[in-house]
Amino acid sequence: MIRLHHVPLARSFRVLWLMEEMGLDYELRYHSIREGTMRSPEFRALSPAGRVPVLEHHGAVWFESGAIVQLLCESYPQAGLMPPPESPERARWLEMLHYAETMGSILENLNLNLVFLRPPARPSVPVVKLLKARLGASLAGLEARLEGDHLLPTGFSAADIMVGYGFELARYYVDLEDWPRLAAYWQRLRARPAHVRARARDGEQDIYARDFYPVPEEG
Ligand SMILES: N[C@@H](CCC(=O)N[C@@H](CS)C(=O)NCC(=O)O)C(=O)O
Repeated sequence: MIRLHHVPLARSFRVLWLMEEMGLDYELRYHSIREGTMRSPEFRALSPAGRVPVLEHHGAVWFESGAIVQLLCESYPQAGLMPPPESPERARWLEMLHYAETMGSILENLNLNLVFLRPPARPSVPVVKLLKARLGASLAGLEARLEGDHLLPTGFSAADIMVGYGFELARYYVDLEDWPRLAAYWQRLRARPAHVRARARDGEQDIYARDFYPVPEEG
């Protein structure tokens, strides 16, 4: 039995997409950040910080999206989404798997400032400007490391899944067309049949109410 604890458009999308790429049979347990369904003691027993993703995998319970992605790649090596340990691409694969969370932490802070803060709390304009600049720098660094069509010269891998999820959020804060090679890469990822299937199972997101969040007005 494989069960993914999932919030639409959250980091659990990485695991959902990976399982679609692998052709696994799994069930989804939907949660909502706004409704607080992850604060229950039952869920905290699965996830120490009460966060998604959590994957129940044949009796084991795994949390942290990067760890789950690596564990699935190791459990299903025939899917070919991870270079073997002796491969010269291994280091780049691992770097990119974790670079995804460099982007993820910036995006999470933008979400906190611009989406989740409730009045009378107000986002900090200097902090939002800094976060957008940091997001831009992380995207520029990523674009510089694109190897042809994907992150590894040998083609699509789970590193593209970890990083590629970030574009689904980054687009609310920056114009990805500012990095044309990244924008084309994102569209390539979205055109993958497994990505299309994952989006169909993702569910209705209740995080973003607008299409774009600019730096707020001062004052
Ligand atoms: N580093 C963790 C981060 C997990 C995380 O923060 N997940 C968010 C959704 S993207 C969450 O569950 N947030 C719950 C909350 O904010 O209450 C991972 O990659 O799995």
